Amino acid sequence: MHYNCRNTEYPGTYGKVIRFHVPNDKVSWKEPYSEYNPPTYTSPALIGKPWADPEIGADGFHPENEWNNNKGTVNRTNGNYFYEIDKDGYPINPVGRTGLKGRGVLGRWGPNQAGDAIVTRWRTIDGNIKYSQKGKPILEFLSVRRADCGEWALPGGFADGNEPIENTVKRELLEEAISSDFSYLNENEIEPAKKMLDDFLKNGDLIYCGYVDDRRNTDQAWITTTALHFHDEKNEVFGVIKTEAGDDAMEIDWIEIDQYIRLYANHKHFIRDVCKKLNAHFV
Ligand code: RP5
Repeated sequence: MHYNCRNTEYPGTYGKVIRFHVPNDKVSWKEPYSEYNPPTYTSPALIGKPWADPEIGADGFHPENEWNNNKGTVNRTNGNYFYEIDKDGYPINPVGRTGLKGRGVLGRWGPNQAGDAIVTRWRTIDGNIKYSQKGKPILEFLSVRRADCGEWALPGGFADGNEPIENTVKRELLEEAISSDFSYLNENEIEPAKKMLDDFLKNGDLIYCGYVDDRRNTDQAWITTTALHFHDEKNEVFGVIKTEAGDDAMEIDWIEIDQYIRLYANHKHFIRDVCKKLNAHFV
């Protein structure tokens, strides 16, 4: 089920693009919805951009053999989840109706690959790990406040071309949440600190790979993310490395995790899975 990409105006269109109403019981394509007549919107900003697809049917654009695979120049997989193509050659949102056709502001038809970084450490009080009433240790995670909507989110962003998604995750985390100016360290501390950060970001654990309930999704284009987890068990990395909001993050913070956190898209689900993995407090 998706919620964020239904029954709202399309982001950034100042009320000019309103989605067709889709009640919960009509999200599934299997449910007949004869009245369904969504408008079409593709942002003019996409036209001619090298990172965006041309229109379906345009000369020289033949994605027919690329859907659901990563064999061409663009990764068109949706995690491990298959999506269908309609009779006119358009990919079909695998979760269901969104009330809008076209690509919106998304560059690719079908899946648009993104990566997210989940960086955690234990919440402490006076140097001791904080525990919940049920006796579970409490985590905190590095969160960014998005400049476009003001919501708190995981640091993340779109893949540049067909770059390996581990690189996307690392690049976005560094751009949005970590200071690139190491002058707060002594000269002889800088290289070891950079190496430590680099090593830390080498081995992210895969938490999720698939569809994101993002407010920019449409019936024909959506965001697919790979969320990787990095845990700083003894605060050895972030005890040294300074965090700092950058790029399209307005603010950053270490947010204490519990079931009430409110996050962009369905990022909260990834956080819940990290808590399960580390047997940490969530509910
Ligand atoms: C979300 O949008 C993804 O999970 C990722 O966090 C983000 C990518 O979009 P930008 O942050 O680059 O706008 O769906």
